Amino acid sequence: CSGADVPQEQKAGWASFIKSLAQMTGDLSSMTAPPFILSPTSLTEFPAYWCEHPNLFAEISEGKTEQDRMERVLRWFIDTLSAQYTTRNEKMGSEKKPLNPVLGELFYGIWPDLNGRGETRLIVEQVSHHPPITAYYIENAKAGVKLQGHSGQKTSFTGTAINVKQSGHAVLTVQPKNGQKEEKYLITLPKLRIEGIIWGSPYIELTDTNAIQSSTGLTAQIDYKGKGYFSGKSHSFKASIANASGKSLQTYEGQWTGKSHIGGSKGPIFLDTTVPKEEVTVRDVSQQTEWESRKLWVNVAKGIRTGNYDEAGKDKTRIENEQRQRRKDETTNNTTWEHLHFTHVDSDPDYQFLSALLHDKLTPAHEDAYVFKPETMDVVGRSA
Ligand code: CLR
Repeated sequence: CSGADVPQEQKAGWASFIKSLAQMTGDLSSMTAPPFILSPTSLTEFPAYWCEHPNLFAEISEGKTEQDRMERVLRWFIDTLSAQYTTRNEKMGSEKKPLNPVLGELFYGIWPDLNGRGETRLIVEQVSHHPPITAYYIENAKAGVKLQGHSGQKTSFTGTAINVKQSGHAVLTVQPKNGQKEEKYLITLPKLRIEGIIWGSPYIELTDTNAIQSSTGLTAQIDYKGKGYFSGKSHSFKASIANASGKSLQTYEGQWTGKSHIGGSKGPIFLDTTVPKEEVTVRDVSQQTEWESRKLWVNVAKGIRTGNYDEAGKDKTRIENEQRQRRKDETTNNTTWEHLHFTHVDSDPDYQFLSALLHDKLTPAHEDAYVFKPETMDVVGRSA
């Protein structure tokens, strides 16, 4: 029966949440949902999913040829998907509603230098609240690999599933170890379908396609299918790397949550995503500034974790009121909120150049971007 996975006392709340989904206009991040579906983690933490296998990220620059490097980019990208889209199911039993970040919220982390691979640093800043937009920068300076991107979502409800169209893009910059010239890779983002809503146990399936366009002219295109299309298995994909004239050079297929192969399904292993992930290392909350995500949300997160929803609700209201006051003060003083780590540009030159090389030019020719300010790499936090 519907709502089978919803705690008895929250069934009515879940039913009314589903009703309100039907009225939603593109942004469900600020909608109130019943406690059982709340996650104690803010969306500003999600960019860490790009790097839970820091070796794959670092090894991109070791590729000997353009095609070898594109294959490494594709391998790292496919490898991030299980972290991005199935972690909450694994850790909390289903997809959950993340905390909706406040403007200026920060999240910092590192993956330590192991076996000489270099230290990887992560800097995240919430650069917009309405609509929510998260900007991120990840760099392994020693390896010569960096990723800059921003992420937003447009959501709609089909009656049984939530469709999520991701906005934003990421640009990966690679300095090849063999001294060949710097390369850029534009990464567009796949669409999501959140299924299992009716039962109260949401999970994500990826749909449609996304692409990786290299400044070398090579393109990787990834197609996603759920159960019953490519192989009868959920979380399936097929990918191909093509040259500038559209000729396919190599294909890949498998599951983005498990194993995938080069060529056909019996070809050599391309990737096994089930090797243990390395979670980002974050400073203890006691050493964080007021703007850092885990410190900012500490009481809300504690309330959600311990089932003390009154405490969670109270502190959430306090945070939201503070934010409202800040926005009011800005209007009164005729000031605007300034980003700490990123500069907003209306048209991203990398996007403009690389998206024009894509064969299927469905994407807009221009997109804005949040450019990381390298001089802020060592700035830790922001005073309250
Ligand atoms: C954010 C960017 C990351 C990948 C990613 C994974 C899960 C997505 C999240 C993004 C955006 C917010 C999201 C979430 C899954 C559920 C959640 C769409 C795209 C929505 C806001 C909450 C839905 C509530 C139901 C679970 C009831 O790189």
